Amino acid sequence: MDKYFDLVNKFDLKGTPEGIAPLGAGHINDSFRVKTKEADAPDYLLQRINHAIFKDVELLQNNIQHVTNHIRKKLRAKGETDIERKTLTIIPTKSGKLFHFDGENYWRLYLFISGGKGYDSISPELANEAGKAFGEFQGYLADIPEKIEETIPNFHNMEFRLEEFREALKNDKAGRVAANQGIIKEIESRAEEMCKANRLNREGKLPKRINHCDTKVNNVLFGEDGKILCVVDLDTVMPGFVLSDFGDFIRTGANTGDEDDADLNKVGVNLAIFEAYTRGYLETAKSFLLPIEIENLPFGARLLTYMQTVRFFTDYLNGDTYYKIHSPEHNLQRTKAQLKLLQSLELNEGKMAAIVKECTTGRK
Ligand code: GN1
Ligand code: MG
Repeated sequence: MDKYFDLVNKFDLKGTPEGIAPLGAGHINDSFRVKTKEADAPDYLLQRINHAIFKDVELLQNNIQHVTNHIRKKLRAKGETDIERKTLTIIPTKSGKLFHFDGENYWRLYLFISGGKGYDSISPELANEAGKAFGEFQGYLADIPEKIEETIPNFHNMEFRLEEFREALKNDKAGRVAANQGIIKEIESRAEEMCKANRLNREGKLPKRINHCDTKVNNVLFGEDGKILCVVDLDTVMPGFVLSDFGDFIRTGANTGDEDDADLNKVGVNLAIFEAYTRGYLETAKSFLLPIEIENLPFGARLLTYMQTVRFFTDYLNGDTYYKIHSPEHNLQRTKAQLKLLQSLELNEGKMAAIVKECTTGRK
């Protein structure tokens, strides 16, 4: 652990670090909670940034700094108190940089948000709060003056994800193509429809806005009272379609099974969660959304589920180089579970459209 103490001491923190312990189970970065000795010194969150994925760490940290500074301004303007718990705060290094490079890895330090609770399981109440949180988040960032860049180029670009998929098919690096023709057909048969958002954008009908791009329920911290504290995990904040943020929440939150459920019978859309999230989201976002964005929200749920199917499967075909896997066929299991969710969303498209309409107009 000495290594971690040395690292933490590169940053301009208050107090004396006395304990460092791993935290959470993200697929991408590694996180540690740093406890300080003094009662009046805050705790910190140390993260090793996965720079195989976030290749431009400087750009990444600048984005997060712009985003959190802007949100902080909005919170102050609203007269909010306790602002350190309502948005992330980057702690710079002693030399004033937003990250530390140790010759091999990139590290950053945040203030630890005390008393914040993350949930891995969901209820309609939490979904409703999360919907409000992500809608509000998009609203705060609607007028950010700095240019927010793509921290992962083409991250939620469906056309690009399909190109990667077709490249993986061609290369067949892990020799897995022949055995998975059924999945390949499922993907190809939907490919054209799933590029609809790209087309609408080229036609000038669907705008890009600043999105969170990882809208899982566990990326919202809740206070003791069950109300939102703040939105965390800001690595992927970048311009995109609001369908991304809406869709990814439904994909991750409104699934009756797990993202990688081995039992496909458990996987399907949970309409109560869909409704609660939609209601919360539209409450805070309706004022700035265009009709075409609202209309396409159910499509967004399908789009992000399809995109994740393609991404997991592409990684499987490439021999599992992107997502951490916990068993040899994990990415295939994930692919099948996402495909099952997609089929359930397709079956429920009409019901979802009715819910969106009711939440927008108050009429059935
Ligand atoms: C990754 O790290 P985590 O679990 O929040 C991924 C998301 C995927 C998700 C699938 C940078 O997110 O895009 O939807 O796994 N993040 C990145 O579980 O690729
Ligand atoms: Mg994440």
